[in-house]
Amino acid sequence: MQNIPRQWTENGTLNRWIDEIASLCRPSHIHLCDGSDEEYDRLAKTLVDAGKLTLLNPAKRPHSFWCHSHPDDVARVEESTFICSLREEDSGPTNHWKEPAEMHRHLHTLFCGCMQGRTMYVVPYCMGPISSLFSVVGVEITDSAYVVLNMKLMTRMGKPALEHLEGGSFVPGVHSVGVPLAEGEKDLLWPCNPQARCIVHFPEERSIWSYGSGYGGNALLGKKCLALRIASAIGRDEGWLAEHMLILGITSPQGEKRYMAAAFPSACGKTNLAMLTPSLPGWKIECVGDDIAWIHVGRDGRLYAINPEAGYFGVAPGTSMKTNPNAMRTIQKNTIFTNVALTADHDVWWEGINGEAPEGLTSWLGEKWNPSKGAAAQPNSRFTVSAKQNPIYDTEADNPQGVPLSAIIFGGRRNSVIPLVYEALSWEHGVFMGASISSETTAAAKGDLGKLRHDPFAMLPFCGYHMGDYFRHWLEMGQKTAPEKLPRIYTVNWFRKSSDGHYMWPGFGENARVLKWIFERTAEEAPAQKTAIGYLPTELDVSHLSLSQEHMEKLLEVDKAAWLQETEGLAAYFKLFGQKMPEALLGELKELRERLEK
Ligand code: GTP
Ligand code: SPV
Ligand code: MN
Repeated sequence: MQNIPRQWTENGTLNRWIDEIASLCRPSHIHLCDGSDEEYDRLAKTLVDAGKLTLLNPAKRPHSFWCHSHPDDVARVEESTFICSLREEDSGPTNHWKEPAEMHRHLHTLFCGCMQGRTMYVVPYCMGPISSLFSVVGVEITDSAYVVLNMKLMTRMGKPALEHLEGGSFVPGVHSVGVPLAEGEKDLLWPCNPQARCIVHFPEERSIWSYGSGYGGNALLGKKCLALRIASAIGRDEGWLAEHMLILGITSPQGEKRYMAAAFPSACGKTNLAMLTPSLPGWKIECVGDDIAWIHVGRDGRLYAINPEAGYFGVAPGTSMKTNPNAMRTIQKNTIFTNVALTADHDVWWEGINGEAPEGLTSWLGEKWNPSKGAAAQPNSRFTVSAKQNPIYDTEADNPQGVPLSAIIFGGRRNSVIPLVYEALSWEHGVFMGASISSETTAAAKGDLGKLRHDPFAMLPFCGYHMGDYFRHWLEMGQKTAPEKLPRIYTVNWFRKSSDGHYMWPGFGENARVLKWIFERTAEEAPAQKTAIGYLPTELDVSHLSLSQEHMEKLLEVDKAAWLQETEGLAAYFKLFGQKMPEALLGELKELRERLEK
């Protein structure tokens, strides 16, 4: 490589970095992505010709593709995800840490020559609306054309991002599938390197390195790596929040509109709530984002949220015209499907899409499927699609200032204890509620399924620094403005089960009934009773649902014994954060206990 950096872009730092990574990874070609439709089509065709993507039936699913991955590369890998802060204590007890210099040596060895035989794509992207002061530019270098296609759908990618960047700073991210090709060697269908896989963040450097996986959360570096792990550390330093939250606009039959953000752990219902079709006549939902929110204090003292993403990487199984018609319409065309099943006429299928599996399915493993083979679609199979295709895309979604939040909602998958909905007594109590979230594990991450674990703020796998400091940061955000300007805070639980194992709440479009209560509470219009855990509805609109009074009481029940046990678990969990656990939250826990014992 020459000493004078090539003039790839107008940004000297970026030019030098591109050359530096190229000389480390030694690709056979370098391609700077412009983000154009022509580029997308050209790359997609290359993958189709190589047998890695299948073009779907244009009559059924225009301009869409199907692919399936290595069976061991289907989800995030929390065991192999690292936060390498300079000091170990800054990464905290819930993250994996390695000394940064040692990790850099390890990465150097891994990445040395790792792109041999492949093209190195340089992908500039902007997280947040182009022209927003809150946006952050990232540049991902990757040897995966699949990643480039997904980044084009998920982010503002290519030329516009470079124009926004100009001479400014960017978050560098290097990604490799981790399988160099010897000369003339045929590529694997889905190259990945599960043994050497690692997803590494350097929060002080604001840089990302990802090796050995092609799966979304590990490889599309704008999403969880930049927009949550790195951005949360930036937000701590600059006084804002990077959260695992959907953002929706809700309009009442009277035409009044408010915005809400909601944090649920992975595969616990964000995309579904963000795109909800209300069962209640006259109510309207519009979607700003389905996974990530960056929240700032606005000039008027209210909290404003932007969605840094520009597309959806959504869970396919369970998505249907019944559960999420807006998602079904969004993915009608121009969509990439990963690890779903393929029908005989080249359309897509998954469990829960509608009825029985059709004849002649190809499973996500690429094999002829029959029911003895288990699920035809991988439980964490996903669609990637531009948000612009969403029929309920909110007009304010591209507002560079963001949207003002009236409510923040937390939730998880809890088959017992947690009622359908309740409201926090104060901001501090709401922060305590966020810190208290537990949820059953899902297929979105490698590991056990259905195991209850603490997942504070739905950020356990995504917080780029010490979770105790994160709690404190949330408390401090509440002090940046007057209490009445702050959004009210709620917890919801769609997943409570009856003793016979059935979900007690119909969920999906019916969740509008809960949003209605929250909407009216934020205007002091809905009745509530103060209980030990917070405000609970005295009347919830369950018109035409045919749920008995007794059933509703059970859904909203606060079982004191179970709650006392819950507080025991929390007390033990909070000990994990040692000195960094804010006194205010320990105080909230103590007061909750006292209220329960009264
Ligand atoms: P990530 O993309 O992993 O962050 O997930 P997410 O939080 O966006 O979850 P998503 O909306 O994709 O839902 C995950 C699974 O939960 C799907 O299989 C849904 O069908 C199911 N689900 C979503 N909302 C509800 C609900 O209200 N009730 C029930 N019973 N299931 C739901
Ligand atoms: C999640 O797991 O929370 C997701 C999917 O949204 S991934 O991009 O894999 O993180
Ligand atoms: Mn998510």
